[in-house]
Amino acid sequence: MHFHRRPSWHIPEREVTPERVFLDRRAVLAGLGFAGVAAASGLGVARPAAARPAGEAWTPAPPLDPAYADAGRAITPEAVSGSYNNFYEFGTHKGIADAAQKLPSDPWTLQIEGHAARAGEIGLEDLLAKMPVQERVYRHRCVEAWSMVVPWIGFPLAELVKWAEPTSAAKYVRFETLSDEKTMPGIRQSWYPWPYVEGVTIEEALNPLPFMVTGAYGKVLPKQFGAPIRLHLPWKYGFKSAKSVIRISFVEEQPMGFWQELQGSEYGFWANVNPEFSHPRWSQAQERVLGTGDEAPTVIWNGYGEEVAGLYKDMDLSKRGLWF
Ligand SMILES: Nc1nc2c(c(=O)[nH]1)N[C@H]1C(S)=C(S)[C@@H](COP(=O)(O)O)O[C@H]1N2
Ligand SMILES: [Mo]
Repeated sequence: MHFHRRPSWHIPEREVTPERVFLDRRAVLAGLGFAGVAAASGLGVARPAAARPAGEAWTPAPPLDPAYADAGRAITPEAVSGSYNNFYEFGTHKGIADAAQKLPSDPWTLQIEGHAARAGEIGLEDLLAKMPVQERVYRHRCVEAWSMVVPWIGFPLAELVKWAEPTSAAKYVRFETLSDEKTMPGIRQSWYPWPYVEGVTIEEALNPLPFMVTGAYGKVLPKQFGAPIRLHLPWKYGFKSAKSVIRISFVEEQPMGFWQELQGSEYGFWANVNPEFSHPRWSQAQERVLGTGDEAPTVIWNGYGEEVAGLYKDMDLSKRGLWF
């Protein structure tokens, strides 16, 4: 049994308390019929008591998974990772954090579709109540050759898959991002194949590593990271980790991803990290570690081979297609 010190990004209890008081007060107001009063007086309707506004402290703090407490590298400061984002729905540059604050992330409903006994609609709060919410520190490697380390909050995708009870017809899991023309200016760039879609095999989805992320740095997921729920696949290039997921489908056919559809000669379905297979336009041997100015050698499977290499044991590792 390992014991870990509370990591530094955890918010001290004394700073969390006012938020707790606020949440309690909100619950009390809802109980008193505040929503009705507010609507009648034209003040707007109160939020459901269960809502989690992006960026607020995640309370109570979830347990830190001892297997993923330390990513072997320093955690990227939130000021860095939270202001250098890829989220094309809000723009093609890295500075989309302000624009992303318009994302309507709360409340949120997920559609579960396809070959699964539990196909249907579920509210994020209802889903979270069924899932083992925990914290994991993961490395992230973007195909553009930069990397970061983030303490995520979330639950294993495998738990969601098991809960959904897919049938044997389900060979792949497809993820679809919200496409909201009102709040996402990037959607108007009609040459991109919206909505943003990604997918994994059902075997990959059942591996313990894929994480459904709902928080970061001790907080409800800030919007620019893909609030309120995004995927994180730490052994694959970052573009596989779809943000702001609204639809999870259990399908027979291999899903066509956003980047694969846009530029199939450069991006494919597998996109497993491997320093030896270059992108057609740049090397993948090294990575720029965000926030440090350091270059570091890239590691096959982004260093998660112990967990995931077995998934590909029957595949030809010399084929470029497994890596791009
Ligand atoms: N919906 C959506 N998901 C997305 C993207 C995007 O543009 N839209 N970009 C991807 C890419 S290329 C990367 S590297 C990561 C970036 O995640 P971050 O902004 O939290 O670092 O999100 C991925 N998920
Ligand atoms: Mo990326």
